[in-house]
Amino acid sequence: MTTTVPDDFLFGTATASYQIEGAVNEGGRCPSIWDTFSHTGHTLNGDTGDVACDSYHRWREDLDLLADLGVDAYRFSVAMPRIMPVDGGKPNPEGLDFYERIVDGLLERGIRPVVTLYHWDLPQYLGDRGGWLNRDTAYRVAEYAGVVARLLGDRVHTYTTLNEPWCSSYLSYGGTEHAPGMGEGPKSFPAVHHLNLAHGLMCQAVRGQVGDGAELSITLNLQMARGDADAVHRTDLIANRVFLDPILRGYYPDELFAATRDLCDWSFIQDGDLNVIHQPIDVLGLNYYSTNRVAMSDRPQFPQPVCATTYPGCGDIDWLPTEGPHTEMGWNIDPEGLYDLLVRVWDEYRVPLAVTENGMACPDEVEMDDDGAEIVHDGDRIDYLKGHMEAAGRAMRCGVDLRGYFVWSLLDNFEWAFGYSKRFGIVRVNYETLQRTPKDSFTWYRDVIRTRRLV
Ligand code: GCO
Repeated sequence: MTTTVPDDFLFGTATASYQIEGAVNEGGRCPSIWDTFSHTGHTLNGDTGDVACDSYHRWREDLDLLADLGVDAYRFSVAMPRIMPVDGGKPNPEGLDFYERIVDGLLERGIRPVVTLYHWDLPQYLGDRGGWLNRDTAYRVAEYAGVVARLLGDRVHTYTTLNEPWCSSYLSYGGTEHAPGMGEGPKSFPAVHHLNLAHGLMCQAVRGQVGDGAELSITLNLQMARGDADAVHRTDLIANRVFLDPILRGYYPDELFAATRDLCDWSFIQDGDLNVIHQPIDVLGLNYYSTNRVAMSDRPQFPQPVCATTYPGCGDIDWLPTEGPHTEMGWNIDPEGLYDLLVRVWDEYRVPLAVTENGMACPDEVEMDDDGAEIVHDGDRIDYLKGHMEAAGRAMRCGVDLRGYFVWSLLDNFEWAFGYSKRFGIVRVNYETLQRTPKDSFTWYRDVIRTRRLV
């Protein structure tokens, strides 16, 4: 069954600055923690974002692709290293101009800008002072958010404070997968709190500039676990409610303190922090790809890439192999998980939702047409998107207030620790020529958008 969406529903695609821009030494940009991380052997094949899709230079072409696709909105991120390249210095006009051109270029094409203010590229100078372990980072990032909002104002449809704080805390300071790759398990809890604090401060800074002229949001990648109830409950507490409850309800659950008693005293929470964190937001963004399977265990094996350090406080939980089929990332395909997630968050928190990322890495095969041009028949990606849009539509029919759906990603791009080995784009990027080629999924999505139906 298909679901017709309201006129103001946003069909879109998403990208992030470090994954697409390249030009890392241009426009007055300073290095970020991801430049350092990728240049010091932490990514597959030593890949870096130095060139990426070169969108810094090819942004007009990318915006034309979006116009051709017919999206209502484009979710992209602003790089703090371009805006605040000097520690304690003034905003960089070249960086501001770059994003202003993108926003105006989108508006000229009738596309609403959805701006993520922080998608992981923290300036290295803040990384050098402890990054998200240092409370001061939250204030510096909020100051930067105010600078961006002052410039772009209500030309932006939605400001998203943070993308996936789970990744910028647990995966970065608990685990070793993301920059700075500290790998110290429970030492990531202060990063969790400082990211929550940054969200609240950023909301205040943006509202202070734009009032009600733009929507405010945050994007979370909630971990959808299936399996034995106690294990599901605990992983939900550590990975999800640690963000949802302070942001949307103004408190950390007592259970969280009980479950982590031996690991952390949470003394970094200061008086008044929770009031700052608990700001009204207009929409909650959710990124969804797959589900996990967990069980309580005396001898956890952690057979999956999820390791103990990434889930501090879950040392007695095992991550079990998931049922197939799996994507090229090894993630299981479970559209029902998206339905469950949307219904659960709506039922419990009653906040309008948007799917801000959903998509699939495929081993795309490149063929040549009669004129020697590249073509990609990515039927698997179309099936994936279809299944998930259907699930999202079903959630809407069950009463979930869903405001938008964004495909990850417009372009093949730098997939963090996996470098260029994984392709999520509905547009192929040839990394030698940087040529863009819409895949079959692009044409398919264009048709979906035209019908204004969730398949
Ligand atoms: C994330 C990020 C994206 C990723 C995408 C695929 O969710 O990790 O927002 O930057 O590239 O999710 O892994």
